[in-house]
Amino acid sequence: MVSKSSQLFSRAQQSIPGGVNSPVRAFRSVGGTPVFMSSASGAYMYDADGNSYIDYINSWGPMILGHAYPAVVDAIKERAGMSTSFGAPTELEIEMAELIRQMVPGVDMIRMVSSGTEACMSALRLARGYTGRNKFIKFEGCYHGHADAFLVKAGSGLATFNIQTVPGVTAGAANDTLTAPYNDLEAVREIVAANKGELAAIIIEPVAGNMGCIIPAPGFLEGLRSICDEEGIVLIFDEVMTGFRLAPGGAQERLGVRADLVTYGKVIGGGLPVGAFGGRADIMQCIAPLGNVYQAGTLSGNPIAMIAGYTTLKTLNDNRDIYTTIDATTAQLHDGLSDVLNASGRKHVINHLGSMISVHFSDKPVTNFADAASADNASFATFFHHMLDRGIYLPPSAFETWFISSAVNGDDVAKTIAAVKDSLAAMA
Ligand code: KE4
Repeated sequence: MVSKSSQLFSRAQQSIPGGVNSPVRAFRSVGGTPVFMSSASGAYMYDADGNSYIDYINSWGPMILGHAYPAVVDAIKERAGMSTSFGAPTELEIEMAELIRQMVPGVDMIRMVSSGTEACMSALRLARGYTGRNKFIKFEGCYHGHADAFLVKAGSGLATFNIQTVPGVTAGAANDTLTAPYNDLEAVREIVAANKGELAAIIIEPVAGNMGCIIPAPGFLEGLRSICDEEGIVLIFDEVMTGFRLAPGGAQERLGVRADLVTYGKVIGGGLPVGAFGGRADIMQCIAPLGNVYQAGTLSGNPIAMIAGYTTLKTLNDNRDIYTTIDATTAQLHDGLSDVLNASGRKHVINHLGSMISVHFSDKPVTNFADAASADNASFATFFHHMLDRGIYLPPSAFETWFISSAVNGDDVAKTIAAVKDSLAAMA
C-alpha cells in the first residue's frame, strides 16, 4: 500500500520545487521518500501515516523544550488574538532584548530579524561597514545560511548535495570570501598575513553542526580571538545552532571565548521565525537608524514570534537545570551508542558536546569538513533508514548534527540504543 507520505510527496512536487520548502528535508542524500509529519508532542513526532518517531532533529535545533511545549503554545494562543503583527515597536521586543542581554554577557545591543540567514548576512554587512574592509574568512563545512557570500565551501545542504559552486552566486559576491579548514589556525594566520588590513571579519560556528558535530580543538577559538584582537578583525560567532543550547550564554559562556558579534536563530524563536544579531555597542551603533549600515525587516520582532521565543528563553533562564538534563541525556545516548557501535565492530567516531552529537562511520577522528566528507557516508544513509524504520528520526544527512531536547527521557534513549543495535545487526 502506498504510504500517505509518498502520496503527499508526489503531490507536493507538483507545486513546490523538490516537494520541500528547504532542501535538507528532501532525503536526497539518504534516498527514499521524506516523511510528512502531521503533529508532534514532547520528544515524539507523528507522520501522516500515524507512525511515531523519537525526534533527534528538533526542527534542526529550535525545539529544545520538545514539541508543543505547553507554556509556549499557551503564550502564542493568548497573543494571537491581539493581532499577529503591528509593524511598530512593542514592549515585548524590549523585554526580549533585555532577557537576551541578561543571558548573554557581551551582547550590549541586539537586533531581531526573521531567520539565521538574515542574522548572519546582516552581521557580515555590519562588520564590513564598521571596519571599512571587504574580505572575510569562513570555514569549510560551516553553514551561515544562504546569503550569497556564504555559499562558498559551505556545509549543511551544500555538503549533503556536494554543491561546490552555486549558480546565481556571482564572482563578485564570492570574491571576498576566503576559506580555511576548521581547526586550522595556521591556515588562518596565512590568510591574514596575505590580506593584511583587508579582513573585516572571521565568522565561525563555535561548535560546528553543519558537517556533523565538529568540536573546536583546544586553543582554536582562543587563537581566532587573539588574531582578531591583533588585526582589528571582527570575530563573529554564528550561534544559530549553539545559542541558548550549549548554555544560557551559548558557546561564548560554555567555551569561555568572547565574540565581537554573535548571531542567533532556531532556539531564540521557540520554533517560530526569529533570528538576531548583537554584540559590542560600538559596532552595533553602526546599524540604521543610528548608523548607515542598512538592515530592515517587515516582520522583525513580530509579536507572535517574540512571545514564542521569549517564553522559550525565559523557561530556559528560569530553569537552568534543563541544561544539566539535556547534557546528561546526550551523554547517556553517547555511552549507549559507543557500546553498541564498539560491539558491532563497525569503525566509527562519535562527536559530542552538550546536547549536540553526531555519529560518523569513519576510522579516523572527524575534526574538519574533509574528515567528515571522507567518512563512509553511504553506510550512514543505510543506517538512517534502518533507524527511521524503527521509529528513530535522525537528520537525513551525515553532514548534520543531532539535537536532544529536554523531552527525551531515559526510556527514549534506551529505545534508541536498541534500534541502533538492531540496525547495525541488519547492516552486518
Ligand atoms: P536559517 O536561515 O535556516 O534560519 O539559518 C541559517 C543557519 C545559519 N547558521 C547556522 C549555524 C545554521 O545551522 C543555519 C541553518 N541550519 C540548517 C540545518 N543545518 C537549517 C535547516 C535547513 O536548511 O532547512
